[in-house]
Amino acid sequence: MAKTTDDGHHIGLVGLAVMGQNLVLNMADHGFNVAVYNRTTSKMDDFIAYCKANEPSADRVHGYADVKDFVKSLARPRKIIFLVKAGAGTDAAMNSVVPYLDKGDILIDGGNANWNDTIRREKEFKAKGIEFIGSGVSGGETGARFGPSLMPGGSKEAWKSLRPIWTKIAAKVDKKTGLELTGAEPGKPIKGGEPCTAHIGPDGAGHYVKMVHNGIEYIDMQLICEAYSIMKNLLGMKPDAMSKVFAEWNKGELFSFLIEITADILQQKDPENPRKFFVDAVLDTAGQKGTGKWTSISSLDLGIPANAMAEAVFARCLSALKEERVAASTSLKGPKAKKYAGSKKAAIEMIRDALYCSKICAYAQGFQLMAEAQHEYNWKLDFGTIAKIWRGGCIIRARFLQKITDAYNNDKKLQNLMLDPYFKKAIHKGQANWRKVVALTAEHGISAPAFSSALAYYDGYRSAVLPQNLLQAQRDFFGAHTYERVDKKRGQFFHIDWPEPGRPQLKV
Ligand code: 2AM
Repeated sequence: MAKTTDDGHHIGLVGLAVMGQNLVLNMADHGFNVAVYNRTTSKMDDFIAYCKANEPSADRVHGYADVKDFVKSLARPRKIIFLVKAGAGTDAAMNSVVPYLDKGDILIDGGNANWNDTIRREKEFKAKGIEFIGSGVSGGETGARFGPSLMPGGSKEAWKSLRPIWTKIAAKVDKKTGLELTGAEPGKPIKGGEPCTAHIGPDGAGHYVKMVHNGIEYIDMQLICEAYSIMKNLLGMKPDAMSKVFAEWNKGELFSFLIEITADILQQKDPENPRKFFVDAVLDTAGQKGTGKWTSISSLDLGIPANAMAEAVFARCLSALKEERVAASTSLKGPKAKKYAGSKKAAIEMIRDALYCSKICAYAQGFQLMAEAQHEYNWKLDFGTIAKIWRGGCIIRARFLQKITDAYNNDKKLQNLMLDPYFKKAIHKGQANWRKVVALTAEHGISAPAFSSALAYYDGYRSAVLPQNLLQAQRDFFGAHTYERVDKKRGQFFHIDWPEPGRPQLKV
């Protein structure tokens, strides 16, 4: 069996579902010898047989039916990647290799683990002398095969060992344009370019940042869906016409993977009825696996107003109430708004502006959340680098991310993305249209929670005075929760001895 180093294969991988298989092939294509192991041996055998029949780099993939043989086949310090079901599956798979490890070996969790689990595992393995890296892997199956965005968290030492492999297999972006280099094929990976990976920070930092990536992905998708819904319900546009609009938008500042696939999806005909559009055949109930929910829970825990991101999760929840909605549609009345009489072209431009402004707010929320999390968990996150490694490989890849990198490079202490001159200007330019779109959706009874909550965030964030003076007074009234005064230094708390409701007001 070919071994590339004196004492064993470069790396091992446990968990041969599609993501695992594709990551193995990506590593093999880059010249690494990879040992593979799967709990169900027949799946491993099938994979090896598939590689032999189809893959140019098959001779670099080595299957092991026995977990001890698998571990012992690896060069030291051993590096083992796990792509198994998050939660108990990950613990079980990791525990199965532990008896055969030596001090300094490195376990890498490439699944969508909750960052709290990653923090716990890192601590537990450290106590055993084993290094642990929790690495976000984004880009779906194609990303794993030809270049994902990789977000590793763990010790710097462990990262040093993993870095040569991670930088080779990650997606690459063009140094000048900041856009992803595409065109990789089996056996012919991309050469050159900047790799979409960097050390994110210790313990759970990588998985946290991957989670926020997914939270942003939720809102990015929801915003696109709202743009689609407004074109459909307000302007009466058909999918092929909307496809052209998205394709056009994709030529400008909205250029992104998600806009691109939306244009493709909207022109797709239904395989079961080729005279109709596919999108109209898909049931309007969204699934979710939990990373969007985790992002929102974390924002609530940390007190960060990531309302648009939460709206994206709730929008999926609302969509899942299909039967209830169908029933309510015949009993709950909406407005009797007249048909939209304005220019369709102008309306499309308005929707584009609403989408772009909302997107800026949503990303601002995601980055604010990470900024707070780093204090909570003692990380030092580099936001310019995070945006940089999201430019290629991952689902939210977009031209926009280069602008975020630029914003943080220009001002490392940038408090909120909306305050960066480029983004500020973009919002100032688009806000009139954004407001019109939100008003039109309200007037016509079209649900657009992400557009409107992003606008509420923008208006709230730029308000020197909010109505929470009244709220604090209410809290002081019923619960003696105290209040601060506008005319006193912060940190001094006051209380009024309120009368019972219905009794005369206090005399002061
Ligand atoms: P399997 O093929 O034996 O089911 C995705 O589900 C991957 O995670 C699969 O490779 C699966 O192995 C693996 N997996 C799930 N639970 C596991 C466990 N408890 N121990 C080891 N591997 C597990």
